[in-house]
Amino acid sequence: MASGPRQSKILVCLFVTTIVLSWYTPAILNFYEAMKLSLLSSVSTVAFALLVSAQSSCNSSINGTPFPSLLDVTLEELATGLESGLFTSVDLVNAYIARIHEVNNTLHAVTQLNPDAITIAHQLDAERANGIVRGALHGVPVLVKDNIATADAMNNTAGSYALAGARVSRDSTIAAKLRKAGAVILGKTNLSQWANFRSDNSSNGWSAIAGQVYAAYFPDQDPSGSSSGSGVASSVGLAWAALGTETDGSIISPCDANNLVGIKPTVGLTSRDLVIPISEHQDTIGPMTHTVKDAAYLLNAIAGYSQYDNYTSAIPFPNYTIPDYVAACDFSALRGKRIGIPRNVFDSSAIRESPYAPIIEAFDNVLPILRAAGAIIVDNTSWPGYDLEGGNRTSVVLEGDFVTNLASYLAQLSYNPENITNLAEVRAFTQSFPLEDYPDRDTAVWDQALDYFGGQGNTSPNFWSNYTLGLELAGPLGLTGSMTNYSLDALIAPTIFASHFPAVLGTPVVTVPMGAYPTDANVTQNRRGDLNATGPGIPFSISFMAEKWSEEKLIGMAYAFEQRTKVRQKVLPLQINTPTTEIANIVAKRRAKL
Ligand SMILES: *[C@@H]1O[C@H](CO)[C@@H](O)[C@H](O)[C@H]1NC(C)=O
Ligand SMILES: *[C@@H]1O[C@H](CO)[C@@H](O)[C@H](O)[C@H]1NC(C)=O
Ligand SMILES: *[C@@H]1O[C@H](CO)[C@@H](O)[C@H](O)[C@H]1NC(C)=O
Ligand SMILES: *[C@@H]1O[C@H](CO)[C@@H](O)[C@H](O)[C@H]1NC(C)=O
Ligand SMILES: *[C@@H]1O[C@H](CO)[C@@H](O)[C@H](O)[C@H]1NC(C)=O
Ligand SMILES: *[C@@H]1O[C@H](CO)[C@@H](O)[C@H](O)[C@H]1NC(C)=O
Ligand SMILES: *[C@@H]1O[C@H](CO)[C@@H](O)[C@H](O)[C@H]1NC(C)=O
Ligand SMILES: *[C@@H]1O[C@H](CO)[C@@H](O)[C@H](O)[C@H]1NC(C)=O
Ligand SMILES: *[C@@H]1O[C@H](CO)[C@@H](O)[C@H](O)[C@H]1NC(C)=O
Ligand SMILES: *[C@@H]1O[C@H](CO)[C@@H](O)[C@H](O)[C@H]1NC(C)=O
Ligand SMILES: *[C@@H]1O[C@H](CO)[C@@H](O)[C@H](O)[C@H]1NC(C)=O
Ligand SMILES: CC(=O)N[C@H]1CO[C@H](CO)[C@@H](O)[C@@H]1O
Repeated sequence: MASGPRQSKILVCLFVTTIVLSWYTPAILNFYEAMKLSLLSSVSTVAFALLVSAQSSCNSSINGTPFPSLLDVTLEELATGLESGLFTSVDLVNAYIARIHEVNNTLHAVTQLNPDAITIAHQLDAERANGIVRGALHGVPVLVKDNIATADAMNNTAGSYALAGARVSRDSTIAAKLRKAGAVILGKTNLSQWANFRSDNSSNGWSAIAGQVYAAYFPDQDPSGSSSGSGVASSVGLAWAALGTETDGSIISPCDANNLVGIKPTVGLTSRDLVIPISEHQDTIGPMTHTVKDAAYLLNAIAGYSQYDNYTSAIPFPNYTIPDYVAACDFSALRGKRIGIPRNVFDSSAIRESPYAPIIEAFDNVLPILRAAGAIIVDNTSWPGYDLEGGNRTSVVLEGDFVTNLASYLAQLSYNPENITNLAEVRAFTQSFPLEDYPDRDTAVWDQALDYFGGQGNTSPNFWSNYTLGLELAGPLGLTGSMTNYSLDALIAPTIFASHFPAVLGTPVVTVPMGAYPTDANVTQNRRGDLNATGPGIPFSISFMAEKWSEEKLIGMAYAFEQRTKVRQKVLPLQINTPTTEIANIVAKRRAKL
């Protein structure tokens, strides 16, 4: 194995990383302005040239044959390598397991490995050798959040000891669809416990079972949540991609903090069957990937009707035939599109003076890129419902749903080691089991949920009136109202401010990397004071939003934006958090054994 050249490649990568960070000092954000700057300054021009050469020199190769780099690899690169025999699915699984081991004791992103992963990869390699290829995902490793049940050796815990060892009798619809598409379910990712629906004073990415997830771009970086481990794992290449779940921000926010593309699908496009719930009205499962096209491939694989989730029966396409989201990736998709900006949601003097200021600045700086791509920007398409209490209500809906939906999930377990059947029992267990870290991390969210609606959950009459009021504020007085009033095709906002109304309405969001905090950014901590939430180099994103079932349109626009900016490749994780194992290392080892 060529360890000498490898070391020098790592040195080149390190060197260039340093230059790139300083090159982007003023805030990365507008690639074209950065290009202009780089042409004006010969030093920067050299840096740019080095960046380009570094991207290729970071790839490992064997006897001059290059292998794709796992930090940024795309599905099409993996599929090409598998198809040509450059590497096997077993090689890929081995490479990703090695990368997981490199960072498992620092980032805590992956909570369990699938003990069957190698066996499954062997089977898929054998199928391919026999001419059977199930699709683009054939033989490709994917991680899933630890609230999506699999009927295999892995646990499904939401990070709680209350569910350690619990079993289900069949795969969740999502897991079954992944397997049918040929993906290797490589393991489970850590998360904010109970998808962040337990405590008022916990931290993003903490679970009793698997500890604290850290993101890779800054020391002790808040990974955001609740799909924290999925975000970090996909971001540093611990699998090709990961699945997350969202109730209000839990896919798009960790994508924001981890430099990823994410799709929060319309509620009902992806089945919640055997996924540990918060809310039937808001929960949805979606991809967290390196590129828009990769997210489209993964959404193609997991979307669709499920007999176990009646919300999927609302899918409006004839015979439930899902559009081809990969085909929707169109460079010219922004041309002629009217795109609104709900400024009242995120742009105020208070926010312009807060640590979020660089995000708003970056957002304003990408508007010319959208215009140059042919979009018509309609600014200040306000959402009056947001100021009328709509910005801060609806937790009551989640609380009502959780009481009802959690009990339904628990009733489906085929083995329930703690015999826990409802939220009151989960709370009693949590408050008495020492590793659950109570009361240092409280159960305030459950205390409220059990109190509201007299314990009747979403069957209470008061639930319905609260729910419909939320829909009115977020819909006619918010997202859908502004789309009608201003004849919009879509809306955009910085991702960190984008989740709430789409969450209430069950409408889709696609998030794409937009930039990173500049080198002089202030470091600020999370609410608990144990993570850094803002700081130099921490990434952030832009979100595209529209009406229900509009994923095809949103994916097109997100792709057109991504192809003109390609921010992900310019924002790098800290070297110490970046695994170094590449496919070439594994293939070389295998060949040496032969
Ligand atoms: C290096 O890897 C990147 C991403 O996988 C790929 O796009 C590029 O073509 C590779 N370069 C070389 C020289 O192999
Ligand atoms: C974490 O990584 C270390 C070092 O490679 C390894 O020994 C250990 O088994 C890993 N733990 C898990 C749970 O995979
Ligand atoms: C599942 O949980 C049980 C009980 O806690 C544990 O013994 C087992 O190792 C877990 N399985 C995996 C794959 O982590
Ligand atoms: C699914 O079932 C619930 C409860 O029976 C019902 O309230 C809801 O309207 C149904 N949803 C769809 C899309 O059919
Ligand atoms: C509807 O979809 C099913 C399953 O994909 C397929 O077998 C059937 O032929 C389709 N029917 C029509 C009318 O397209
Ligand atoms: C919610 O927002 C409304 C309108 O801005 C405000 O009057 C109210 O005090 C807020 N309530 C809470 C609990 O923050
Ligand atoms: C759960 O119920 C089973 C069957 O009734 C019983 O054998 C077991 O001891 C119970 N476990 C706990 C932790 O209470
Ligand atoms: C979290 O809240 C609980 C209940 O108010 C309190 O007992 C505990 O000390 C708090 N934890 C921290 C770290 O502040
Ligand atoms: C919401 O639910 C609460 C608690 O049951 C009830 O007091 C209140 O009247 C409801 N609000 C609306 C607008 O329905
Ligand atoms: C850092 O915070 C200080 C005090 O809040 C503020 O005056 C300053 O503008 C901030 N710096 C940056 C780069 O945001
Ligand atoms: C946050 O970042 C600072 C460096 O700015 C570092 O000293 C500190 O240990 C980090 N972690 C926390 C929890 O503040
Ligand atoms: C596979 C993996 O990364 N496991 C880690 C999960 O988190 C626990 C506790 O933080 C670590 O001990 C494991 O190594």
